[in-house]
Amino acid sequence: MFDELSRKLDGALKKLRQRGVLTEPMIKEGLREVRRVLLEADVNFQVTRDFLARVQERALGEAVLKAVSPGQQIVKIVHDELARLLGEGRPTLATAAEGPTVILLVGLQGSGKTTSAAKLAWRLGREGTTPMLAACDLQRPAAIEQLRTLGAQIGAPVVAGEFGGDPVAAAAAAVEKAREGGHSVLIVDTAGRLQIDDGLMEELGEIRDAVQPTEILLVADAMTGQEAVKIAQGFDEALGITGIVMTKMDGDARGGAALSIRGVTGRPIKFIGVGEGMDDLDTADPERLAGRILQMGDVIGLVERAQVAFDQGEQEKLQEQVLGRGRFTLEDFLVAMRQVQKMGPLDQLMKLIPGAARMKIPAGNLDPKRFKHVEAIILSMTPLERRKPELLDRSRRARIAKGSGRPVSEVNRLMKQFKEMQKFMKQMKGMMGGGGMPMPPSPSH
Ligand SMILES: Nc1nc2c(ncn2[C@@H]2O[C@H](COP(=O)(O)OP(=O)(O)O)[C@@H](O)[C@H]2O)c(=O)[nH]1
Ligand SMILES: [Mg+2]
Repeated sequence: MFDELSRKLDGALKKLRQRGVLTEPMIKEGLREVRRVLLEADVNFQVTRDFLARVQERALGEAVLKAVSPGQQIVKIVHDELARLLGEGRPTLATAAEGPTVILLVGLQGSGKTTSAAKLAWRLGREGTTPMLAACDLQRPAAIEQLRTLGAQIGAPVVAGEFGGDPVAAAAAAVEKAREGGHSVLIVDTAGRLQIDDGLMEELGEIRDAVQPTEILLVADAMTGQEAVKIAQGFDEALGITGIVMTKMDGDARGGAALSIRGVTGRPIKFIGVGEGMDDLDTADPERLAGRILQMGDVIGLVERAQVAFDQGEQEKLQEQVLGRGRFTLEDFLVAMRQVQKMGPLDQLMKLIPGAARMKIPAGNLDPKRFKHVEAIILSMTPLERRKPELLDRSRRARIAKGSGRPVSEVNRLMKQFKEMQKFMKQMKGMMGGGGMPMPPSPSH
């Protein structure tokens, strides 16, 4: 799913991600690449244009987070906007206030209605409801048989009309059966045609009026690309759909349909079909889908955590102090260390922070326990000692070791490391001319 789109977007964003500094022309150039990729993936032109306008506005307007590179921040913006294209929040199914919740499935022939009806019953069944299935595609005996077989497979009762009978009457009868049987959900499978025609819409309109559905879900085949978007528009105009089940997302669909359909119709994708099996129906969670498209979960997670954890004010104050004073003290070290810890698993973070890779820190050194030890050692120092570590002679170190419950050797090692860190900070200062967040050293043992 989304494989090609994913790969190409990654390529388009790579350049942006790798740069330390981004200028407006660079951002625009990078986004032009993104535009080409989206259009190639068959995303609707208008949807692409609006999407990029939003990304660009945010990319140029947002305060730059100092904990991450600007390119990483743009990746996050692209991710957020992709999620927004797909919908707002996790989609849910409406439930009827009274009587059975009726879910009407409509769509063209072969789009996956019958399969999706059974998958949906299977999913809702596992969530604790007792769905009933209604076979209202009475044009082909095989269609009724198909639903019966699937129903038996998942243990859901199936009511069916007579082959060649009236689907509207069959649907209305099914609602009665569901009510009598105490089924809280009724899923109605309908007939499709090879293309949209008035006869089909009329029949579906009558079924809709007879069953008063809580949800009308269009089942659309993702493999048909932009055609799926047109189909959705057609069904929406005729019937007023409430959402979309996008099937065959496991195929090599270019993904454009999934990304365009909500932008064009305003209707959310509620489920996606990812195979022929009964378990192959996923909730179309926009965040997760965007994550699958932009397979950069690590970058996105980092930016999120940086946004949450980094107190911009505190960070700036720290930086000013360090750089203004031209000195990096153990107090600064402690503040920086705590901020970084708030961001989450350190080994992950270190990999992502520009420049941190150069520090070549063994993974074991990023154990949170060790940070706690370092913290304990620093907290056992007097404020004066923290500001003037050169005061720490042998007897003071012994006192600190006792106070923190750590061996003297650990105190010594920390001090050695801290000296290295001070050196590193001096280099950083020269390199960055005052920008950038100082990274604390790893508290290696
Ligand atoms: N790979 C894949 N095949 C699917 C999916 N959904 C449906 N199918 C297959 O598509 C074909 C048509 O499905 P069906 O439910 O009979 O479509 P209907 O005519 O709309 O009822 C069947 O062979 C299904 O197994 C899906 O999400 N992925
Ligand atoms: Mg069918």
